[in-house]
Order: sequence, then C-alpha cells, then structure tokens
Amino acid sequence: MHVFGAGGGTSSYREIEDADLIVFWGSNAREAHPIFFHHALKAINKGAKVYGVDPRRSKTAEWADVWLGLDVGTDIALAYGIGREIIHAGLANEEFIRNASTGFEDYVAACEPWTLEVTSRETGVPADLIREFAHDYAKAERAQLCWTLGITEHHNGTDNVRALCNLALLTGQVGRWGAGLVPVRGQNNVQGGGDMGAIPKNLPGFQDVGNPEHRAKFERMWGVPIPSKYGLTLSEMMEEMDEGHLTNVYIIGENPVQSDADSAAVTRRLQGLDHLVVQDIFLTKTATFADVVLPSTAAWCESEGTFTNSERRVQRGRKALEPPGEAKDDIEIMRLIAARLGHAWPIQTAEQVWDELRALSPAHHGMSYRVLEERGGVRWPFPDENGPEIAFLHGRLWEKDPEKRGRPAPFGIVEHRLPVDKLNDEFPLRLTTGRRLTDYNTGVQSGGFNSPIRVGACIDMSPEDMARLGINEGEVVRVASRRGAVLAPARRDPGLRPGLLFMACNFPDEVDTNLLTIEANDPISKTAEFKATAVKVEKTNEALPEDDGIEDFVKRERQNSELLIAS
Ligand SMILES: Nc1nc2c(c(=O)[nH]1)N[C@H]1C(S)=C(S)[C@@H](COP(=O)(O)OP(=O)(O)OC[C@H]3O[C@@H](n4cnc5c(=O)[nH]c(N)nc54)[C@H](O)[C@@H]3O)O[C@H]1N2
Ligand SMILES: Nc1nc2c(c(=O)[nH]1)N[C@H]1C(S)=C(S)[C@@H](COP(=O)(O)OP(=O)(O)OC[C@H]3O[C@@H](n4cnc5c(=O)[nH]c(N)nc54)[C@H](O)[C@@H]3O)O[C@H]1N2
Ligand SMILES: [Mo]
Repeated sequence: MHVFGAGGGTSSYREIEDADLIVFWGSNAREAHPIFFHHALKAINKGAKVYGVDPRRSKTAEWADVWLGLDVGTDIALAYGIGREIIHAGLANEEFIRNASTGFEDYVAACEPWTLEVTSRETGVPADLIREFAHDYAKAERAQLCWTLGITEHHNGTDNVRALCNLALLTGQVGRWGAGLVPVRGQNNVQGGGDMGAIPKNLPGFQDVGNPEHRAKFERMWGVPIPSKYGLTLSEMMEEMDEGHLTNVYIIGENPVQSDADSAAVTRRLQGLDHLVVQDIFLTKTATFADVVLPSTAAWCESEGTFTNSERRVQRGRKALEPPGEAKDDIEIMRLIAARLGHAWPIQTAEQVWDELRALSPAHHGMSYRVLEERGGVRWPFPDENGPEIAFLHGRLWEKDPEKRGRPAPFGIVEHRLPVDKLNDEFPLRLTTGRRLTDYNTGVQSGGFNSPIRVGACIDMSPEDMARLGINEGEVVRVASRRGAVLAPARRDPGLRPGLLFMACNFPDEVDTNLLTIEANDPISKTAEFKATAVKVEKTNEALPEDDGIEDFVKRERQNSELLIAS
C-alpha cells in the first residue's frame, strides 16, 4: 500500500508458471500454499531456478536450487546486502529507477555499509550465496518474489516488506507479466475479508473511513451515520481491554485464546470482560470463556457466497451440504441480532449482500453472480461487467508517458533491528513457529484426525542441540520462554541449524504454542512477533496430559486459566 498504492499481491497465479526465477522468502508454500506451489512446479519443470530464504531448510527450501538459511529476524540486513551487491555490480535497472521510483540516492547510502562480509556475519548466510542471489535476481527476465509470514510476523514486519519491495524497484522486477511481488494470502478468503472492509480503517472496497465522500455514500445506502474514527486492530483491542475501555466483545470465526501471542494474557483479558459472545462452528477454547455462544453451524460448504484468493480472483462458493439441524449461517444470525436491536435488514441472501457491495465498491462493480458463474471467477479491479480483467498490477510504472505512469514508487529506508525477545544465557535458543501440511491454524477444524503423514504436536530440534542437551527423539521436554512453558515431545530435524527450534501453531489442544510467544507488535500492521521467541529447553519427568473428551476439556481449560491468572 505504501509503495505501490494497493494492498495486494501484484501478480496472478498463472504468471509464476512463466517465471524463470522464483524466490520463496519466509514462505513455506510447499506446505502452506500447495495450490500456488503447484503453479510454481510448472515453472520448475520448465527450468526456473528457485531460491528459498528461510532459517529452516523447510519443505519448500528442500525444493530450492539454493537455500539461504539466515538467522531469524535478519531479513533487512540480507536485503541490504543483496541490494548493495546489485548496485556495485552495475546490475541496477537505472531507467526503471529514474522513471518509476523516488528516494534512490538515500537507498544507495543505506546499502553502503552492507558489504557481503558484513551481511554474511550479521545474517549467517555465506557471502557467495548472497552474491549469487543478487546476480540471479537482477539478471532474471521474470522474477517472482513471494513472501509470507517469515517476513511479516515480526515486530518490524512492515519494514521487512519494504526491504523486499526495494529489491523489486532496484531491478524492475514488478509490473510486468511474470515479474512481481507476491505476498501469498493466508486463508482461502482473507483477501475477501479485507475487500469487504474487515480492516479497521476501511469501508468495503478499500474505501477509507476517514474520507467524508466515502462515508456519505455508505450512509445513504445504510441509512445510519458512520463514525469517522478508525476502528481498532486486534492488538489494539487487547490494549483497550487492559485499560478497561473495551468491556464487551463479539467474536465471529476466530479463536484468539489459541491464535494470539501470549495466550495467558489473552485469557486474562477475556475473563475480565463484562460480556463475551462467540459465534463459531465449533466450541473453541475461546468459546469456553463466553457468556453466550452462537452456534453458527453453516460452514463454508453449507452456505452460498464468494471467496477472493491471493490473486484477487473472486470466485463463487456454493452450498454443497445442507446445514445440520437448526443451524443458521452467519448472515442469518447477524440479521436476527440486528432485528433485535431494532433494525430490519432487508438483506437475506449472500447474493443480496454481494449486490450491495457492488453498488458501493467501484473495484467490484462489474462482478455480478452471473459474470462470476460465466467466467469461473474474476479478478478485481473489475468495474464494468463487460470489461477486461487485469492480470498483474502496476504495469503503469513502465509507461513512457509520465502522466500515465502516475505516482512513482518510493524506496523505503528501513533499519535492521533484531527481534524484541532477546537471547541470553537463560533463554539461549531461538524458537520460530509456523505450519505443517496436514493441520490448519489453531487445529479447530483439522484436529484429531489420523494420517500416516501427520507429524503431530512436537518441538523440532537440530541434531546438534539434541546431542548437546542429551535429548532423545520422542522424549517429552519442557520448553520455557519469559512468559510461559509447555511440554512437548522432541523431534529431530536436520533442516534446523543449531540454536534454532520450530513448533507448529496448529496443535494447541496438545501444546499451547502461544503460551510462549511474545506480544511485540509491528507499529503499523499490528501483527505480533510470532516468528521469534527466546526459549530454553529442559529435560523433565512430567508427562503429557491424556485426551479426555470435550467436557473434561472445558473443565481443564477453565482450571488452567484460573491457575494462569493466579500465577
Ligand atoms: N497446511 C496449512 N496450510 C496453511 C495454514 C495452515 O495452518 N496449515 N494456514 C494458512 C495461513 S492463515 C497462513 S497466514 C499461511 C502462512 O504460510 P507461511 O507463511 O508459508 O507459513 P509459516 O509456516 O507460518 O511460515 C513460513 C516460514 O517462515 C519461516 N521463518 C521464520 N522466521 C523467519 C525469518 O526471520 N525470516 C525468514 N525469511 N523466514 C522465517 C519459517 O521457518 C517458515 O518456514 O498458511 C496458510 N496455509
Ligand atoms: N505461534 C503462532 N501463532 C499464530 C500464527 C503463527 O504462525 N504462529 N499465525 C497467525 C495467523 S497467520 C493466523 S491467520 C491466525 C489464525 O487464527 P484463528 O483465525 O483464530 O484460527 P482458526 O483456527 O483458523 O480459527 C477460525 C475459527 O473460525 C471458525 N469457523 C470456520 N468457519 C466458520 C464459519 O463459517 N462461521 C463461523 N462463525 N466460524 C467459522 C472455526 O471453527 C475456528 O474456530 O493464527 C495466528 N497465530
Ligand atoms: Mo494467516
């Protein structure tokens, strides 16, 4: 958004098939984005070179021709080192820089200290690999730079993203077919959530709440005044709960007791509320703290609607199963609540919701259900029903005519700063957290199934650390951070460098990973530093609790939280 003026990936899935260089930077797409990765595989089959930039030799890094195994939280240093090498080797795209960017001089100055030697020392990546990356990325005809949470879930995630955008501006690897910046979205419809205005600053269609014209348009349609004040992000809500300003909370389809950093603090806040409502398709751990649970048993396959994926393609979702019993879908529940609050919403169906959005959001205006059906999905912006579709964004930056080129993209001068949770003698190991193929987010929707390829809850350790600490594979160990401790069986992973540990965030029923993590938020995105926790690992005689069904689960969770609060 800051650099190019649009908060979305620049390229379409199909384009990666034609890329000759693909970078997965802090992205384990092999496990987390299998569909997208299959498009990448087509390019790999055609000979594309792949780089993996990840502290772990992840499943994706295993597919890479070159793996840059950097220390957690040193991405900005690495990007500067690459940038400096590109500049000094005379590989910068001077014409593109002149026409399409601003702030290049300052960027050159900021790169200058980051020689290959300095960068290598700071990041742990061998100098020759940094050099190889720089030359390949600059010389590639079409390079796709894909990143995800390894970049964004840090106290300086926004700065990290700016550092990667700098590399694309430096080389002109953006705004062309096959060349782009691709932050692959997390969930099947996280882009759609943003499109619909589930962002504290936005009305639907990325229209700023602060803009009186936008507000007036929505006020006319909705018949109510809209406050000009921005809403709160999730982490700001947590702060407001601490301050006692936010006392009533309504959670729809989210499980923050397990998914937010520093679970003990989250639990304490939810228990301190005057009133908590949870609307979910399962009785989650979060729901066990609710005053009212609204069972929304109409899941994605039981309701109509649309999904917007990472390439901004809106597709129809169709009801494949009848919802069980008297289950209502989320629209119906909200409509009934609105009615009790004295507002008779005329809208009943997903299509009516969609048509209202189309009337208000120019970028979605042309996407009627009919067009979505006929075309099998359409990418925004799509203002006109007959209009053409735009595959990649920011092609304007290549226009010869300065007027058509529009606002130039600024280089970002960012500072390399190490993670907030510092390593020391007491907490000498770096824990990073993330995903496994067979499990999904907090495990609510994917937990409890058996599969031979399922890894299960555990802590991954390097063979060196296991030997040093005298830990055997499968042995239950105690992992402790400055905030809490968990028990987990140890698993040997030769893809981890000594000093680095990995835990999935997918198995909180068995192991509450987020009891360990730190609530250090990026000042702009407000995302927590899930990817960098300082921990220690100790041998223990304690055993893992047995699985004992939902009633005991609820009882145990309540007891646990009381203990946590007491402590
Ligand atoms: N199977 C499965 N797929 C999923 C999900 C799931 O739960 N299960 N969840 C979905 C969601 S919501 C999301 S957001 C996406 C996330 O998709 P990804 O971001 O690909 O998943 P993660 O495993 O969280 O993190 C990616 C990588 O970041 C690396 N990393 C950690 N620290 C650093 C660092 O400092 N620098 C760099 N360069 N890398 C680092 C980790 O080692 C990890 O391999 O996945 C989606 N897809
Ligand atoms: N340590 C650590 N923590 C992390 C991360 C990490 O990498 N490491 N990743 C973070 C990321 S990227 C994400 S996205 C979050 C995910 O965090 P959450 O969003 O809290 O996790 P989910 O398990 O996806 O929870 C979604 C909930 O929605 C419910 N649900 C599903 N369909 C419907 C529906 O149709 N209607 C309603 N009402 N409910 C429904 C599900 O039952 C589930 O309870 O976790 C974050 N937490
Ligand atoms: Mo996510």
